[in-house]
Amino acid sequence: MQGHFITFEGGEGAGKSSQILRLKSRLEAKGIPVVVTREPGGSPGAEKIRDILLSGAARDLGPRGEAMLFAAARADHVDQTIRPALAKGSWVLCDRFADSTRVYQGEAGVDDNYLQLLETAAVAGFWPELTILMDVPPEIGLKRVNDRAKVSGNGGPDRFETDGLPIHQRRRNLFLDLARGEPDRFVVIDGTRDIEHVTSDIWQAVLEQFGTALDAATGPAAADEAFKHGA
Ligand code: Z5A
Repeated sequence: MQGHFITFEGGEGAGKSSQILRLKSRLEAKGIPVVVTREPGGSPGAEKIRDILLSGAARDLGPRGEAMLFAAARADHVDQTIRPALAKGSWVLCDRFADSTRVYQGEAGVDDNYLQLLETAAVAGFWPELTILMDVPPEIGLKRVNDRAKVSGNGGPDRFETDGLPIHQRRRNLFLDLARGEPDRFVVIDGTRDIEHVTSDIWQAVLEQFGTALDAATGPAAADEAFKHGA
């Protein structure tokens, strides 16, 4: 059995993590092995780099230095986690990937040639087959993140959440530009809809991209019926 690689992108609070877990359940209900992972992070070495980046400890390196750390983390993540999982036949659902560097570090002023060099070094042409862009106005995404923090009582905002609204708006536009530039890889999902509708929109996108592979997994009707009944 062959694995497949799907990434989720978008701004803070767009709903990526929530939807990844829902897609995982749905695929597993079809008997498909799933590995959920994230960036920065996703391998022991890359998780250490994540702590440095999100704490703001690398801020003094400037956007170019931070971009190098994201690339170093990604190279390790691809080698240690993603490629081995795909080789075993798992579907890999990844919360952010190289598009986030294009957007976040691109918006911060790192020039395209430099980002391109890092991208080549980190992923060497290894790209997801499908990228789900969860599109949400930043006012909504940030409110969700703030509300979640109040409920959980977990810490303050991270290094990238503290940026001002205009920066978040530019990131949103950059993500949408990337999606327009690669319509075969990206599907843009309206993340403002209620959670069930978003889940259903994503499932449609997955069916369109991987219908045959999904049918081969267990047979379509039986597994979908089982999922509806909470199996
Ligand atoms: N970064 C970078 O600069 N360069 C890079 O190359 C990479 C990353 C890879 C990682 O953050 C940071 O690193 C990120 C970019 C930068 N910037 N920030 N911050 P992270 O991994 O810690 O966080 P995140 O990726 O932004 O995730 P998030 O803030 O947790 O958002 P999310 O995963 O998209 O959302 P969620 O956790 O699924 O949902 C958030 C809340 O909204 C939660 O309470 C849900 O219950 C609720 N929610 C979800 N969907 C809905 C709907 N449809 N309606 C209502 N409420 C909803």
